[in-house]
Amino acid sequence: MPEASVQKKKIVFSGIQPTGDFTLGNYIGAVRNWGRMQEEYDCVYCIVDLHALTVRQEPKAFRERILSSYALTMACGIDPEKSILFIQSQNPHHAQCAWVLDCYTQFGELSRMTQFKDKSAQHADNVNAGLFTYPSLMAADILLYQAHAVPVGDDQKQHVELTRDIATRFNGVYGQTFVIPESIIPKSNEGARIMSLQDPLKKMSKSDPNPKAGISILDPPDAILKKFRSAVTDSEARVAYGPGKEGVSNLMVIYGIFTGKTMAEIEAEFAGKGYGDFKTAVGQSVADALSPIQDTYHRLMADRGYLEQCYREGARRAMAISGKTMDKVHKKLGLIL
Ligand code: ATP
Ligand code: LTN
Repeated sequence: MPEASVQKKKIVFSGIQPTGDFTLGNYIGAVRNWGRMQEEYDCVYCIVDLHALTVRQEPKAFRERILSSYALTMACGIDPEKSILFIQSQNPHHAQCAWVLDCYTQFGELSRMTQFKDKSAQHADNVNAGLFTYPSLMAADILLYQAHAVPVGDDQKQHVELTRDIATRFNGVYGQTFVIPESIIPKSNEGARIMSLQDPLKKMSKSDPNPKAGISILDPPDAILKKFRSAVTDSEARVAYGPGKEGVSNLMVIYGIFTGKTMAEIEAEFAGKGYGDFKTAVGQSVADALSPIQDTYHRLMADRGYLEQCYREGARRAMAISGKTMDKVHKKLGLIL
């Protein structure tokens, strides 16, 4: 057998919070790419419910949200037989490893995280310790699986950088323990950061209180078209990509993703036409792309037994890998196994 074919595949890890129905930003920046990596890599994907606890959740709705996020991830193309797809809290190694990593993460490092600064401003009444140490739990997620690559949107780059720093620090003290991971982020014209439809300088986010700001991947076609028609652009009536035209550029990126067209091709297609035609075309391309995902999602949600079978098996497979790392970490630290 040729050498290359016996070589092990590299490992990918990524996670998403069950804080709401996924947005078009989550899909384009992250989950869509997860599906596309399943052949080339051994992939481990996770619904990070413990991370979502940094914001107060209503238990009944939260339980349902965790399940629906699991089903949505599958509907976006993650095959639970090809990849490991599990729920973070069902594997106790994550919280266990996070504690250890907390002790190798500096206060100053955590204070510099922009997500911490943003979220503490958004939830000024609940700036809890979990919000602060969120990045070391994320580092645990990644490092437990010895992941080489972490496909995320642009906003998570800083957290992956910190993960690398923590792992390098730990390896420096105890010898080779963790693989140092790299983030995989789409190019800016391929959806690294999809912007809010109402404020093109702000990222589209699941927890944005303005429903017109984001497209949920479960939005029906008429709602999608309506939101795109009311998307904030500029007064120039010129479909062009570049600085100063953030609103239009954002719509062009989205259209490019779903039609395979380049920015130049899109500019040519809409040359001399107003924004009305353009916005309708973008909305239609999104509605068409999301329709099969929505069908699969509703089918999965109607079969709770199958979902449960998938997430239990996912947790079992995840634990078999993370347990080995946990043992290694404890041994290196001098803890008694
Ligand atoms: P929340 O609003 O609750 O903070 P979120 O929408 O920011 O949630 P996360 O669960 O934090 O979503 O992120 C899941 C993945 O989606 C991450 O890889 C993140 O980088 C990516 N992502 C989130 N928003 C966008 C966006 N607007 N454009 C591109 N990628 C995004
Ligand atoms: N912090 C991420 C979610 C997340 C994650 C991870 C992403 C938690 N653990 C591990 C990649 C790898 C976010 O999107 N806010």
